[in-house]
Amino acid sequence: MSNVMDLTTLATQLDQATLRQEAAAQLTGQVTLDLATAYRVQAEGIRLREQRGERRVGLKLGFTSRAKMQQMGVEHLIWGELTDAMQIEEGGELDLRELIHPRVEPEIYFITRKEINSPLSLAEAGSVLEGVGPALEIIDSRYRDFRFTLEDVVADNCSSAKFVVGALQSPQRAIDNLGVVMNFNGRALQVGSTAAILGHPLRALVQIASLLHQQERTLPAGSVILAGAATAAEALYPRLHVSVDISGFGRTAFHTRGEL
Ligand code: OOG
Ligand code: MG
Repeated sequence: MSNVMDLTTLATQLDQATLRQEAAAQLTGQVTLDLATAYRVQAEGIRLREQRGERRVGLKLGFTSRAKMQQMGVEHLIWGELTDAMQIEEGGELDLRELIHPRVEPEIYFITRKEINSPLSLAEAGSVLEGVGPALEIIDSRYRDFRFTLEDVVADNCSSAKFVVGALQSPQRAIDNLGVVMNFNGRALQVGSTAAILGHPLRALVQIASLLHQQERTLPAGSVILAGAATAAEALYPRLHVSVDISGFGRTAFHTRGEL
């Protein structure tokens, strides 16, 4: 399972699922897929998006909290790519007709100020940042019933679908233990703490720097990084106002339209 044609065939299945809003079968039910190959399928899927004119804008981490690992049954940190087409405007509208079975989760995001081209310690992590802020990630697994193995979810670009970010704050702000509340139409549905993200959200940056280094890659200044959800995800439905409130720090929101 290593020639380019096979990778393209697998990536195309997931890409078509995205474009047609139709869930697909797990790849691991069709071929033997190791983790390294799964990341190559992911890269091929991003190449297909770039061919359609999408531009890479950053990276996301997944399974950085116990709440998410437990919800999805995957106990391994994963990473995926973000493109410009995934970003929705703050306060904007998410059309559910573009998605399969979307869920939303509260996160912290970073914008980098410098290229990341070497490993970083926790103490160094803040120094590469332009800022930090609250975010909501909309995930939409391309697999039936939102079920997958580690290799499947990696090949599927870690369920990435859309994201919305709030106002950028100074990277000096303390973000290690802030209350996080995610609301649906004003009602708190998920409550947690930023400490749920690897004990400290800045550790997401440490992980990204280490993964980039292992892959001999760099990340340009001005990139977006999603640190991973602080709580479990919630299924979206029409006519919702979704917000995340991070105590004493900031908030962001969007609303949903359309039918599922
Ligand atoms: C995979 C993506 C996980 C997170 O923040 O932990 C993720 C999924 O749950 O479908 O984005
Ligand atoms: Mg996430």
